[in-house]
Amino acid sequence: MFRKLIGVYIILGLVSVSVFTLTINNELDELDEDMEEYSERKGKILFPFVSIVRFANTDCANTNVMNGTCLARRECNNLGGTITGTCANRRGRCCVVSRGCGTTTNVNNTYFSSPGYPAAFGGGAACSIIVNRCNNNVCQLRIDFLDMVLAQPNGDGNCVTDAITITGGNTVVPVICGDNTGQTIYVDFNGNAAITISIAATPATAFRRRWNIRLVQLGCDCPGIAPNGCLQYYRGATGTINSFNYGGTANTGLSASLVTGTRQLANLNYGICIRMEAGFCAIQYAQNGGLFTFTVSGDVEGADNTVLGTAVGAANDGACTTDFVVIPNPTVVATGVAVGTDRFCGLGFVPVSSAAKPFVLYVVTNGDEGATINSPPDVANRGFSLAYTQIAC
Ligand SMILES: [Ca+2]
Ligand SMILES: [Ca+2]
Repeated sequence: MFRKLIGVYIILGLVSVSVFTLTINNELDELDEDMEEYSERKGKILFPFVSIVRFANTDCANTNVMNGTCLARRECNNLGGTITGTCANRRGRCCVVSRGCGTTTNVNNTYFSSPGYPAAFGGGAACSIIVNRCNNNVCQLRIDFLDMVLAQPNGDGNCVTDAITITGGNTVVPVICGDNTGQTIYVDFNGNAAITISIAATPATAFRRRWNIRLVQLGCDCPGIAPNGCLQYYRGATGTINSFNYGGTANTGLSASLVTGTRQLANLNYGICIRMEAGFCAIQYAQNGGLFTFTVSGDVEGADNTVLGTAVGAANDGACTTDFVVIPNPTVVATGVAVGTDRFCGLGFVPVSSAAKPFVLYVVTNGDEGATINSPPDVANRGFSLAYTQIAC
């Protein structure tokens, strides 16, 4: 009798195992991938033992430029993502989540691209994405402008045709436009509030604009997080820092003073932080090669090659009242003599070093390129392209 009862339990148990297996197979279609490993020991354990195989939702690369997040297939489907391969020893799926205008996301590594990307976008109503934190441990949003080509500002550097506006975070983000491919900015979340990225693209101005932005959510303890308030953050012993919309060609628009306009953006006031790498104690800045790599204030068209990009064109201190960069307590690299001021502007930049910590470079521009009481208008400024090199202790 007792043996019969055991037999009945075993049969019932096996039936429930097969029904359960069928259910899982039907619902998940991948028992061996997302949820796997049930075991039964006949006569000893009568119920299936099911364990969920976990894996970290880490970044995963794939064949194109877009990084994904390692997720279960069903999770990726629920998010409307695209599976581009496997990860976590084939247990997970590399899932790329892409969003367009008028959407919301709380997924790490979401890509936000222009309509029809990578084809050019003619323009239309403002295109926005709302970014919510994926969990309470996220403190910062890293915005990678993988591809960002918008219309140039007007001749005074104001983004009147196209503009990227970022609101809702705890970091003040200037309005930017023009060419910003390769730039990265960091925006602190303000508690649980969403960050909204809105891109205005005025269709009345014919322009072949396009963008593809990666939105990376950084945990509060993530080593890649930028110090609070740093709009940009560089790591590595050497690197290149370009101002927003820095580029090789001049702006074709005229400024309000009816002279050749500027690529340099107006109304900037932000800090660029550079992580002090282990074993380094100071930092040196120099302008990159080329005549126009430091054209922050003054008349580019009126200056010749003996002025542009040279010490003759360089200006500092009281000469810098409208547009300038700030480097704290600098020393002239060539002489080792203290500069005695922290403001730099003009049409050239003499290499300086600074041992002030943390390593921060500030960028300030005023609202236009027009004439002031004391100076003629700025003409055809492009901003700056500076190389930094950390100096070993
Ligand atoms: Ca200027
Ligand atoms: Ca200005």
